[in-house]
Amino acid sequence: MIITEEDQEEICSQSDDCYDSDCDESLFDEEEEDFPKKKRPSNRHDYLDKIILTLSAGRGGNGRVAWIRTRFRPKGGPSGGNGGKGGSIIIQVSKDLLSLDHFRNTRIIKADNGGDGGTCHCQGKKGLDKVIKVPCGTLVKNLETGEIIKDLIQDGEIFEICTGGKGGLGNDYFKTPTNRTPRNATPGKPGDLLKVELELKLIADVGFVGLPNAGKSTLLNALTATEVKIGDYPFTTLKPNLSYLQFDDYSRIFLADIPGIIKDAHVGRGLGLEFLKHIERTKVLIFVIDLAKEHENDPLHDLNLLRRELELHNPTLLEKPFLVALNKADLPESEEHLKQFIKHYPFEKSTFFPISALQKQNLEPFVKAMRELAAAPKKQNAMISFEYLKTLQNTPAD
Ligand SMILES: Nc1nc2c(ncn2[C@@H]2O[C@H](COP(=O)(O)OP(=O)(O)OP(=O)(O)O)[C@@H](O)[C@H]2O)c(=O)[nH]1
Ligand SMILES: [Mg+2]
Repeated sequence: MIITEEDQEEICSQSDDCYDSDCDESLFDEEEEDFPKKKRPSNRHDYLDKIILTLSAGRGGNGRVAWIRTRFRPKGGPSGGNGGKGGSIIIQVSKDLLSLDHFRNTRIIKADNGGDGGTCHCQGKKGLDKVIKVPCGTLVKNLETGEIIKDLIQDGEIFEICTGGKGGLGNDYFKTPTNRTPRNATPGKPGDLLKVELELKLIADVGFVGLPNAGKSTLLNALTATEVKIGDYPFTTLKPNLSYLQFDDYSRIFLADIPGIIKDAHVGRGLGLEFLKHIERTKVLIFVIDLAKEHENDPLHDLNLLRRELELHNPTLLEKPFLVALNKADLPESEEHLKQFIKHYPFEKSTFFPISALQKQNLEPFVKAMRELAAAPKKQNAMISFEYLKTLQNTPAD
């Protein structure tokens, strides 16, 4: 870019939007206009596990054209500094977050632009990076291509998703033995602009799966120090709960309680489908069954239904090691149901545990088995007998 003598002054005094014609900025302005400051309705009780964000790294500052003229150096030569680098957008994983709720009112995240180069060879200021925090288990997808950019799992992990633009070069940079008075400078480069989808898939060692009212939350409360809401009606739990069970040696296993699953959850009935993704990453599944519930001629009804829904959502879920917690064993009607269940249960007998989450009965052997499986997730206790698979497929619809 060749700059005339008259242009010099102008360029020196230009602010950082002088090369902005193409421009990221206008995009944001438009957004602002479309959504003026009026209040948008919010539903703060929803659990946010998916969000679309536009990320824009800062532009590099412009290079400067300047000259040194001092008392004893009337022709001191070029002294325009380079522009500073634009700020980047950095994602940081934090175990302290459990949802994407903090992005509820955010659509655009923008890092600072770099400063323009100064006189006397001064480099422009670097734009500040923008650090955004996400919970462990956040999947970052490029919205346009659908490509998975990064799966953020480890606490403390840091990932630069949008890099700030490089600063432009000042005229000092172009000084050569044959060109002592370069009059050109270059503009800063725009930073990366990306539209991403953040999707949270909770990371827990153990996931509780059960029909509504089976006692999943009661079991979570009984095993951990949490106080999740429980109630004698379906869908008491409306969002996943995550907690941990700590042992004497200070080791922990993380437990996830998800809302109840009903028949046809895989096609969106109830709340199931929305939350099934949160058990996709668990090492172990716990099927929580209400043992006191009556099912004529089919003691395995609930277990079959749950397994079928999981299979239809994602067949690999059935390859996970599992245990069956036969809850509400304290109720008198459970006794007969347990006998029937044992008779028909197609898996290893050591994989089910009659318990009472409410009375905290028989939890010890169950926790021991759960801990073992969580420590050795590849253990094959999920082998399905062929006959069982057939019964599963032939289970009549409700
Ligand atoms: N008698 C008895 N009742 C229990 C037991 N476990 C849970 N309950 C009761 O069953 C009801 C449902 O318990 P929740 O823990 O809310 O069940 P949930 O599976 O979390 O239900 P959703 O969140 O609606 O899916 C509550 O009234 C509990 O008190 C148990 O071991 N014995
Ligand atoms: Mg619950």
